[in-house]
Amino acid sequence: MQASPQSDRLHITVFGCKNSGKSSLINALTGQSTALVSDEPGTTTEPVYQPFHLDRVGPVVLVDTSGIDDEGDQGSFRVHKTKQVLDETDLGIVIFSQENECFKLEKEWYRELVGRNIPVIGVITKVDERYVDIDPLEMELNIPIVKISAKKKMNIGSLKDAIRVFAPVEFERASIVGDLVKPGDTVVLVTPETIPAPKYRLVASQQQILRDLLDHHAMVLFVTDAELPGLLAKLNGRPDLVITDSQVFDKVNAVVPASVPLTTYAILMARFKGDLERFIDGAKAIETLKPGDKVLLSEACIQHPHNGEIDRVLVQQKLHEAAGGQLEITTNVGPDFPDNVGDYKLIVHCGGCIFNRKQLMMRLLRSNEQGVPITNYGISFAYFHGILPRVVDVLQAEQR
Ligand SMILES: Nc1nc2c(ncn2[C@@H]2O[C@H](COP(=O)(O)OP(=O)(O)OP(=O)(O)O)[C@@H](O)[C@H]2O)c(=O)[nH]1
Ligand SMILES: [Mg+2]
Repeated sequence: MQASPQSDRLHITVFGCKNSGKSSLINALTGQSTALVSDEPGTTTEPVYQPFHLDRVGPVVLVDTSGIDDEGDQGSFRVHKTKQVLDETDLGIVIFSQENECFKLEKEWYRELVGRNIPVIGVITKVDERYVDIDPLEMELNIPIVKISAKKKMNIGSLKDAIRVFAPVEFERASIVGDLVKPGDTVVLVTPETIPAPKYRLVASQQQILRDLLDHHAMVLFVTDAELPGLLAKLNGRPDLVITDSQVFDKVNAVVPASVPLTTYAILMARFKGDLERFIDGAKAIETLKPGDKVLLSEACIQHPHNGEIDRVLVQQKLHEAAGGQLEITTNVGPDFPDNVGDYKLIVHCGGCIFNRKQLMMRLLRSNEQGVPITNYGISFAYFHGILPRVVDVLQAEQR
């Protein structure tokens, strides 16, 4: 099976009260019994991600969650974890048990999903042991309701059909570089001499871009910045595209002829996952910063696998320099993102390689609603080096 990185898969999350049959529903969809099921309420205690290939939809991740009615200190922590999953959900399945207290919560979560423009499918499960008329609920909520029995495998096909129909269309996005290369194009990839990844590995974005280039039948040459001049001298003709790590941009920029399109991994990933135009606009806000202004650095990884620390320190230093004095910089790490970002003059986000597009877009949405410019590390580095116009030119040329 072709493995898609988890972050690129459509995220389908199942929400519902304890014991409502969430884990059983996931097992019924996958035809496996990987999700833990028991008649003890509170079996699933944290989000569980199950990659799966759904026919005619493609690679998805089914996300199992703990009960939305969980209580106590532990319980409210678990509900908080489930709330975080909302940020990465592309399609929500809400189980309507319609039982007393639960029904209120089920409707609350349904409303939260709708409010975030996330398509929702309502499910009534355990219909092998009870009869439920779905018409009133469908009328009240105005969403598709599917009746299933996970235990007896009833109507699972209808649930899959509903997922196919309601899966967000924008999810079928273009590839990372497919619009930039033609079959047979020569593409040079450049990485710093000290490769910022564990031995025998590549950085996630480099690996994804390399694979995408091969899928589009480009001819790829991969070198460190030290070998680049030698490679260019050997090449019979000019490359059609050069993609480099932002950290060695200056060196690369100096040896790649101006007529050759040149861009960075970070810029390509920002275009793929986020909103390049907004990130570029955000970078322009750097020049308006004044000493004492509040800036939020937001990072996805709690533990930096590679060179994240270096990126953070560098970006802070450059921001202070740009402002001409000390800024008040706060760093926010992990899946939590502040609700209120209105006090910040600028948000600088990491590349977000472990986030899916939805998670990153939610942050863009929040900063946009509160009128705060947002950019990312890769794009601000390009800005600091004064090379932003060159590295985005190739992408904007494609759009013209
Ligand atoms: N009769 C019947 N029982 C079901 C069905 N689906 C789940 N159950 C039972 O309901 C109980 C809870 O199922 P789970 O799938 O563990 O429910 P859950 O929502 O994941 O529960 P927590 O993880 O504890 O929140 C188990 O005893 C299941 O066997 C169904 O379609 N029909
Ligand atoms: Mg469960």
